[in-house]
Amino acid sequence: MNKLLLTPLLLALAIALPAAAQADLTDGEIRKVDTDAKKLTIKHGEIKHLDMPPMTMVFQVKDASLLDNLKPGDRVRFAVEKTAGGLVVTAIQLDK
Ligand SMILES: [Cu+2]
Repeated sequence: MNKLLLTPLLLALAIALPAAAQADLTDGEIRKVDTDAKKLTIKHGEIKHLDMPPMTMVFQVKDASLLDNLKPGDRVRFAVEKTAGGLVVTAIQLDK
């Protein structure tokens, strides 16, 4: 398939995705992992959907299992949602 055909196809695909599925992943670097409190300190890049500039801050995590295999210094990409209880990391992956 040539590029001329592929571009409109990708565009159509992006438009078709529901807004929730696009919940942007944010780049970050792990600073501290607190398994007992289910908290993560992340030096994060801009979080567009939360209108937040880059900073280092503490996040709650949705599930303690999200902390498995994470250590300070790891580069990650993560999803964060605003809840009544504050900001919660709902998904996280190592950025290779
Ligand atoms: Cu922040």
